[in-house]
Amino acid sequence: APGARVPVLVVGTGYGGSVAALRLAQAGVDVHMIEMGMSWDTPGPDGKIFANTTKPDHRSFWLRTKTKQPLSNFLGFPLDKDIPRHTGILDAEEFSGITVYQGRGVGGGSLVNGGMAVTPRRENFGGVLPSVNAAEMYDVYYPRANAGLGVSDVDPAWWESAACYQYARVGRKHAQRSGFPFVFVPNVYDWDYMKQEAAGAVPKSALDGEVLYGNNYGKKSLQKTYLARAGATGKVTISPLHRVTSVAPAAGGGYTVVIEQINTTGDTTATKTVTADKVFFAAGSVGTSKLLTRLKATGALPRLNNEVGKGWGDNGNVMCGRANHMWDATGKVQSSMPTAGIDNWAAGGAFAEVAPLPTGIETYASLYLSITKNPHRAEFSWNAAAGRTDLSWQTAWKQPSIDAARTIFDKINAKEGTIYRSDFFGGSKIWGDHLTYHPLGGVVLDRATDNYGRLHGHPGLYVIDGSLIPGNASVNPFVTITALAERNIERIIATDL
Ligand code: FAE
Repeated sequence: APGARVPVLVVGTGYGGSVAALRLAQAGVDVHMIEMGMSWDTPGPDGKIFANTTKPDHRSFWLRTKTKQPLSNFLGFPLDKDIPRHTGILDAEEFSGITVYQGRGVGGGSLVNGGMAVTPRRENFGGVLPSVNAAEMYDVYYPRANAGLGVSDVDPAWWESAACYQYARVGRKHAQRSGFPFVFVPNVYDWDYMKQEAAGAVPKSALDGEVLYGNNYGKKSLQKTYLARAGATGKVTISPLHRVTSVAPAAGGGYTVVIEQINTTGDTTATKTVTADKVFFAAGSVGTSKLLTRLKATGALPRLNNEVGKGWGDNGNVMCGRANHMWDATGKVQSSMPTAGIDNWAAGGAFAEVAPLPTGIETYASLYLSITKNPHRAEFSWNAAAGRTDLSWQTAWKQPSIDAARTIFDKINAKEGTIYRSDFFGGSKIWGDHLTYHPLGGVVLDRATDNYGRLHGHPGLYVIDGSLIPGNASVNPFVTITALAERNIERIIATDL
């Protein structure tokens, strides 16, 4: 209710927010979660909750009138099309030098991502989160996160013969012929469900190419894991289509939180004020960084330190495709859930996910999303004149990522006698260097916060999402975001409640 006082308010319902909500509720605390996106629990006119990747409709994009697909072109044809403006599930948020893709809705990025659930190699962890005790993470918090997320490995025998992983087997052959380690990675998809999809026994989801705009059946998003358990405690409420716009110290202690309710075309329909004893920022790397940068600059939270808004990176994301020979068909039906990558991190600074290209036709293409050791870090700043928060990332800063990815793909192309595809990103661009799926940092652990996510300067404010990780996770990030949240919330519950 407006004007109410709550013990804990959580901004955002992605990985960090869901971990915080579950563990606080289990400790007996009432938790209110605020989520700007929709609840994604009601079927649309076609009987399905989520739109198909090949048929984006009003459900697909966050408040856009035209789609902005990561692969903008195919065989020379532009793919983007007009759609009605709606609070859809995938936000392609544009800054001057980069487009940042993010999930919008109850479950955050878990609604739209590929489900790749990767724990970094232990020898790389010191470069990911230098202030965190690695032994504790690998003994306690990574296992806890993997269990909570429902992570498991694909059945290798099934994988070897499944038509939907032909593309991944071609990826393995090419990696190994060039001497690169090919590593399987776990996923949160229900593999038994996928086997039944392949057998034609159940409605298809991964095998119908569903991923970017949500997954109707087999993927264990947060709605099915952490948030389901949080809901079962009876102590967690979620307000979808509500956006937090301000947090400031309240006269009688705690924080005054201003929340705008929006409708499905994005207009504000009500403004509400709540007082919270504690606020957890879990709006994602971009959401949390933007909010805190503005609140510091405008004087709402004046005692935040100068690290707020700094240390943002793109996890070194860069995409590319290769054109295969006719004898290396990648398959008409490709599972949208990736299972493997090419690991050249130690030698070349790149870990390349063998990605699906689920077009429904044979493309003879291999697609890769590389995670690379990119040293550049950008900064958020409040642009008072324009009334928005800017990000200093420059497109040219992707060059180290391209160079790292080329340590893998130049070699494979030379060995196979193949070339890069130049028809996916418009013009004759080979590199998808305009985007990231993995925003990280902006409110870095042990700099803008203490070593457990407590914001400096304002007791009772916490950050518990990807903005704590300083720009690179060496692999896909959500397992690390979840494990760090498990570590931090355990400490906060033990000492701050
Ligand atoms: P996140 O999940 O983004 O949740 C933040 C939530 O806060 C969102 O629901 C927002 O709508 C909400 N929010 C923001 N601002 C406000 C506000 N002012 N008021 C109220 N609510 C707000 O944050 N990672 C992997 O590890 N494996 C993958 O296979 C993978 N594939 C990906 C594929 C795609 C297409 C994308 C976009 C991402 C992928 N990721 C993957 C990245 C992963 O989803 C991302 O790192 C996490 O979702 C980030 O988790 P956070 O908890 O930081």
